[in-house]
Amino acid sequence: MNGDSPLLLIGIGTSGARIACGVSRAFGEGLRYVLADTDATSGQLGGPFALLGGDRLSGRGAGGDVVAGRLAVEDSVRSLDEHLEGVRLAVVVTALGGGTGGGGTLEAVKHLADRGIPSVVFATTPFTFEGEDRQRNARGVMSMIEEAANVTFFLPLDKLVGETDNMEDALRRAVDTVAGGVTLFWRLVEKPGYIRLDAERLRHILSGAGRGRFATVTVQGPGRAKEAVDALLRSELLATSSGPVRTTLCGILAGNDLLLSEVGTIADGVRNSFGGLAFELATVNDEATFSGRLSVVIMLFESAAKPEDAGKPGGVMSSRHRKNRGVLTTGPNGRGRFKNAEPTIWNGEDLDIPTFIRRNISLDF
Ligand SMILES: Nc1nc2c(ncn2[C@@H]2O[C@H](COP(=O)(O)OP(=O)(O)OP(=O)(O)O)[C@@H](O)[C@H]2O)c(=O)[nH]1
Ligand SMILES: [Mg+2]
Repeated sequence: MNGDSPLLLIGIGTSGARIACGVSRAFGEGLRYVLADTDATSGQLGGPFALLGGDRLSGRGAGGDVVAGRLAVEDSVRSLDEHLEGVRLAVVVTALGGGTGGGGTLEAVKHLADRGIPSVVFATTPFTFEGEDRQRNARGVMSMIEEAANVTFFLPLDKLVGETDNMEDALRRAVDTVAGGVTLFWRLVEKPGYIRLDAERLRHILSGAGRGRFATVTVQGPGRAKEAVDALLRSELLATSSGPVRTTLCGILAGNDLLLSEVGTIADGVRNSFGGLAFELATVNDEATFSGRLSVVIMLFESAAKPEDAGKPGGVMSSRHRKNRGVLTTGPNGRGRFKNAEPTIWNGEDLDIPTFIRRNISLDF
């Protein structure tokens, strides 16, 4: 493991920890990561582990209770601190639907912001077949996580898998997709490429980018560059948009056989298909991993970057700025003058969360 890396992967909750382990396996040596869960059994997955929840949960997990997960992580979030030395950008992976991933991710991300560490969150949302309770759990926290984090990618599990997939395939695909995105972040920062994004530039772009869309594709054989663009165009994960794309990040990861003409085909194809006022291209050359294959990772952001937010304690985009994107968000009762206040819990509901969010009423502007 690379303890000096400025980039830290944090897997929160039981599934988040499993995803982080999958990422660690995909990368091999060099990944700096920590698994953080209220369930002590996640410590057996291997790798650095931070037990959250302290006395409140005693290592038993949050039992699907978002409020319990949130309070428990809020109490114990400092146990992450020993893993944060020198971290410049945190990539958080989690699965919404349970108590720790759902409630605890918000508190962890707020803590990172308070420490001046921008965060990029990859959060899966539950399969429809998991039922309304888990869907509601997830919906209740999405806007708050989005508000607290610098960049958020929500990955609906339903969209990550085809209808014919069995459960095992579905979960493996979810893990692979998240691993692909983190691969791009990691290699952009740590691996040499023909066209490189500087680590600080990456941090600034991501610091204020807001909600993003994210997809990966891997292709091989003749015509692979065009095939990659066509596959991205078909991607359901890139399909839903709430406004014009402001920034596009396009990463091409390949071996020594990557042709300049292929870079051109992919860059032009992505730019023409998805737009973006700002277009960032990065290519990573890794013969050992990608020989004969080519992977493309796309990130689309609809809000303007606010580089001045990067690294400031609490330096996340305000509700006022986020309204520009047509989405009303609310401070996760951890901002402003209520910053250090205990959440107001009544009958298991967090009353600091506005009623329309607790009742899942959507407002259209
Ligand atoms: N990617 C992935 N997602 C999973 C897996 N198992 C469950 N999920 C999803 O993860 C969501 C959260 O479940 P858990 O990870 O068990 O919950 P948790 O965050 O540990 O919360 P508590 O157990 O309540 O403390 C579920 O609703 C599923 O959508 C898995 O193996 N991989
Ligand atoms: Mg759990």
